[in-house]
Amino acid sequence: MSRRNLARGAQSVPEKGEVPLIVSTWSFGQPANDAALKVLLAGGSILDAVERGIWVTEDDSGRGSVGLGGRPNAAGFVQLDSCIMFGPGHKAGSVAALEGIRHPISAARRVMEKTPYVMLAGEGARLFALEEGLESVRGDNRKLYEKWRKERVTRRPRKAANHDTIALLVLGADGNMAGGCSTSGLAGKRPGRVGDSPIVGSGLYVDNEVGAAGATGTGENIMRYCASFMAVEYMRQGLHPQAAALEAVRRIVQSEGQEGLRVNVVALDKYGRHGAAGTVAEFKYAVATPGKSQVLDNPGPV
Ligand code: SD4
Repeated sequence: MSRRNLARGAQSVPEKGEVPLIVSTWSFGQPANDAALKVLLAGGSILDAVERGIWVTEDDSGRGSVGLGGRPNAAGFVQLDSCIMFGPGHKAGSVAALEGIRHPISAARRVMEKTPYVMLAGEGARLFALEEGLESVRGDNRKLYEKWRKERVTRRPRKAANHDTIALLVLGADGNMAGGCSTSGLAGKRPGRVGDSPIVGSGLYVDNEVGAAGATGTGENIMRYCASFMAVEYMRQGLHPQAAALEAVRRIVQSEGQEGLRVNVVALDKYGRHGAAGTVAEFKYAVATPGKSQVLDNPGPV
């Protein structure tokens, strides 16, 4: 998109779409969206919606890359990354390389709400989560670990199987926004490796005045560009979320090259418009309003 088009987009004020509205990454975002919507329709807050929605994915061991059912690191342990943002007051909380806690999104929320910090990592994060009474579960997943090791020796693991992250964005009926992100990150990662998902502005960004964005893919390619922040800033300049997501991914492609690049972004603005873009053709995103819950295709691989 040219600079002229960027400027032109900034002039019109779009009509508001249906709210509440929830947008999340991948088709497995749909049951998470539905759970989040249920919370909102029952009078729950947008933060409750983010948290409970993401619980669904964190509990679904079939996902393979979110929650304790996720793929273990090179030492055989699942290390989880998560963050949450609340538009009003521009608040954020996050946890990284967290082991043995069933719901990292809840730990991130507690960091935001109960500490003066934004981010806790590793054993400190785990101890904090335990202090907060969050449920702990054994963090190793021997079965998946052995399977992954075998796959690594015998053949290249399916690319898509290596990654999956839920980033879930909520626009409440009152116009406020919140978002969350949760992942076990790269399969077989070095212990202590932290991806984009718990990094504010990389895996997730929410600006209550503008919109929200979330990312999934190879964290190293996402975090060096602050992909979610970039998408929100494009929306601030007047771009539709679809164009904003596309521009953010394009910028990364321009400098990283297309070959093997896995970067996907979802975006939602305060008017209730949404969009997504990604380098992965099979990338999908899920959208839910009281009237409709659907899974949409990557509108056009970059
Ligand atoms: C990471 N971005 O840890 C995460 C993984 C991911 O789809 O999103 N996979 O790099």
